Amino acid sequence: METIKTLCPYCGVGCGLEIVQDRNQAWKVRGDRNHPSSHGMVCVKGATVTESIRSDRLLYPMMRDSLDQPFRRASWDEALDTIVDRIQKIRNTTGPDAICLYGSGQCVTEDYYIAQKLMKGCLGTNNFDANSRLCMSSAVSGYVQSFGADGPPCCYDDLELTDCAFIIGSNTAECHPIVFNRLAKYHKKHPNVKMIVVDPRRTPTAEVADLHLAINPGTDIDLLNGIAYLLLRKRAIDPNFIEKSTANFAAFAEVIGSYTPDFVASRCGIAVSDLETAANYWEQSQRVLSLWSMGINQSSEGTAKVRSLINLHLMTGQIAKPGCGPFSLTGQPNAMGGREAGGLSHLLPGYRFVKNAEHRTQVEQFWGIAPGTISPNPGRTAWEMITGLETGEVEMLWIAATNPAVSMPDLERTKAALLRSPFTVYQEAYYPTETSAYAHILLPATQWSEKTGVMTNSERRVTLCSGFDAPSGEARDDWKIFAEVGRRLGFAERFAFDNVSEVYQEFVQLTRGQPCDMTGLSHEYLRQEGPQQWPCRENEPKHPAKEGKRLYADGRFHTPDGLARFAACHSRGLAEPPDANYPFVLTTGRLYGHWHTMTRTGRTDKINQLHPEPFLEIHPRDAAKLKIKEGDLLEVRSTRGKARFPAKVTKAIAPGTLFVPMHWGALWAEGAEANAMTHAASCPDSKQPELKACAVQLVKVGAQLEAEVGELNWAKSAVGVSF
Ligand SMILES: Nc1nc2c(c(=O)[nH]1)N[C@H]1C(S)=C(S)[C@@H](COP(=O)(O)OP(=O)(O)OC[C@H]3O[C@@H](n4cnc5c(=O)[nH]c(N)nc54)[C@H](O)[C@@H]3O)O[C@H]1N2
Ligand SMILES: Nc1nc2c(c(=O)[nH]1)N[C@H]1C(S)=C(S)[C@@H](COP(=O)(O)OP(=O)(O)OC[C@H]3O[C@@H](n4cnc5c(=O)[nH]c(N)nc54)[C@H](O)[C@@H]3O)O[C@H]1N2
Ligand code: SF4
Ligand SMILES: [Mo]
Repeated sequence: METIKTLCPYCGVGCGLEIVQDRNQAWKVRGDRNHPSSHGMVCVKGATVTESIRSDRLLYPMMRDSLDQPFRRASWDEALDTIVDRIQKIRNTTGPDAICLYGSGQCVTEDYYIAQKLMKGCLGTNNFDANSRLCMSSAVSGYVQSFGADGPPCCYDDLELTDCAFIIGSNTAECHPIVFNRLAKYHKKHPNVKMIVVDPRRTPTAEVADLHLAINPGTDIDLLNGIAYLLLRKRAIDPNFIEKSTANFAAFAEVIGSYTPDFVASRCGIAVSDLETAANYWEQSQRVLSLWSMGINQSSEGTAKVRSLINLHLMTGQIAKPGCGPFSLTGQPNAMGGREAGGLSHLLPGYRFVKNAEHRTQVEQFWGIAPGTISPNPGRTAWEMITGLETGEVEMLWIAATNPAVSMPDLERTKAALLRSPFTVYQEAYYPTETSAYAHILLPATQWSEKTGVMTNSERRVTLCSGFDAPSGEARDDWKIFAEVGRRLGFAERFAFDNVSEVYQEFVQLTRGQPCDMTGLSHEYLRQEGPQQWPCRENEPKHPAKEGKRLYADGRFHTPDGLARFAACHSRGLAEPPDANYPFVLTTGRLYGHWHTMTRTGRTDKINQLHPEPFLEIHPRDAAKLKIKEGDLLEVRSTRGKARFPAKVTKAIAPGTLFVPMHWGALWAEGAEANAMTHAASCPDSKQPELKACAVQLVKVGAQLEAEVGELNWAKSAVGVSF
């Protein structure tokens, strides 16, 4: 058999994979040495991905009238007709805004494009959002506000060209391992190159750093403004760049004036000397590369955090040159593609906005639909879909490629809302997942290995992911399911695609002249020429694949006047600070081997051996106070919910802060859901919830408590519902 070239379907690093079949017909994975992003490297997730792709698959459509009934097998026709009938009824009574579609950064670009065309271009509601709302939306709004457009300006080559890596709110070593490999190798070889890690935990990333700033959760803006204060005092700024390429510096300078070293050090819980060292590293470096992820984005002031970080690059002119710039590490394999294709409820394809009348007209004309078809109102965000179920305003929820019964904040509230949903369609590759329990109709989707499509990684590199396996059972590609519903609703001419490459062809035309111009790309081109970074305009000379592309090299940004904007942001801190009753800050995150809600990695032996069970990290000082020792079972409680974990006593976590992994939902452990405790307070600009911090109390599970909670049914998700 020939070697198949594809992309790893896990994280946003986007490593190239080669798939071959061994003598026993089993799929084997190896890194693609020619992939410019990963140079042949893979981590444990990529290396084991084929092990779980055939286990526990959802093989055919299933239906039931109510959630307390068991599912029965259905034909595709019956399932699709039921969905179409329901959509028509809701459109003709309450109207299309009662219909919601919740998608995922794990879809290919073509899936995204067709889903949002169905909702925004046919039904006339913008209620199409994705789990990227919980993930990247603060990065999107930060880039848009500072630069006039989304899109990380850097490329991975910068990892090996920098003088100083400033890693903030990112456990790169575990979550973007191949990016970290590239950086760590370079750092080790070049003693002058510095690495700063800002994270309340001493993660494996922080272990390698020259300077670890274990700040109090939620104090990033204090720190960033504090560094800016010192840089300004040292005159370590680039007045020429500020003058020619930016606006609003004066307002920014005024705000940072109050972030004196003593004030910042005490807010952040770090030493003044460490703050000064960080500022010195910035000052001494010609090229600082900032890498950030969820410690910044998942915050009630996520956009302001992103913009405060970008401020540092603007004031020092460290942007759009080799080795420097503000680089958001995308979480999911195709969250970037989702952003390009209009995959959030305020976006339209080609980095356009629902609120912009000109953008709506451009898309309506391209689709050949009546003016005014696209609603001018941003649709519901992921969380607003949940609250819409609570109020009864949402009458149909269609979920695809995400597992909200584990990953949404305030999980008890989420589950109660899902239980009230009059009609939930769940389009999934596996069965069961925690969310299957809340579905009226299950639609089997093909997944990576069975479907072909395009994904964009963190460095804006577009890779064609070729399918190489037959669909499992009756599973269909996501885009085909959306298109078929569109056809049955009477929009046949808008979904007249014979194959997935035609879908891509249509989509790239909508990027013409936009910041993410991909008109030079097609499936055929990507197959022949390999992965490409955008912008990639039609008829443009081919960029050498080995050379990374950067944005804004000419010092002009996508704002109307071409100037980047400084933000003048004060720190507001956590939405739910600890208090006397709930004295700890709980933070949540990821482990190296597991992927999110474990649909694949929970079914992979090697990874389960690596991380057999959930745990709670607590500092030895806090443990001593509460007489907790390693392995003790602890109950964590917020005002919303609770969960139990064995204690892991470690200095890796700051005193007063606790950490639990986000991975274990109700199917994989009893009562160990991180989101039982979290809240949904979100950033006013990006609407991204603060999944990184909530106030909790801690109780050691003793004889009395055991009796009290023993009566509770921990598999709460199964109450009143049937898998
Ligand atoms: N192994 C693995 N890799 C993954 C994933 C996975 O599930 N497993 N998922 C992918 C996805 S979708 C995403 S979004 C990324 C996430 O990648 P990361 O953001 O790197 O991962 P997290 O563990 O969620 O959070 C990162 C760090 O933020 C820190 N943090 C918490 N609060 C604060 C704060 O207030 N300030 C600062 N500066 N830091 C804080 C936490 O201690 C944690 O170490 O990973 C991607 N890669
Ligand atoms: N407490 C806490 N909660 C968090 C986070 C956190 O840090 N802390 N992080 C948030 C972030 S950043 C993210 S990205 C989310 C992730 O949360 P989810 O999106 O809920 O997590 P996954 O387990 O990746 O779910 C993806 C689902 O899609 C299915 N699937 C895979 N491929 C396909 C396909 O091609 N088609 C279809 N139809 N289905 C497919 C998989 O089987 C799986 O069930 O969690 C968020 N929740
Ligand atoms: S680093 Fe990310 S993309 Fe690369 S192999 Fe690991 S999980 Fe896959
Ligand atoms: Mo994510």
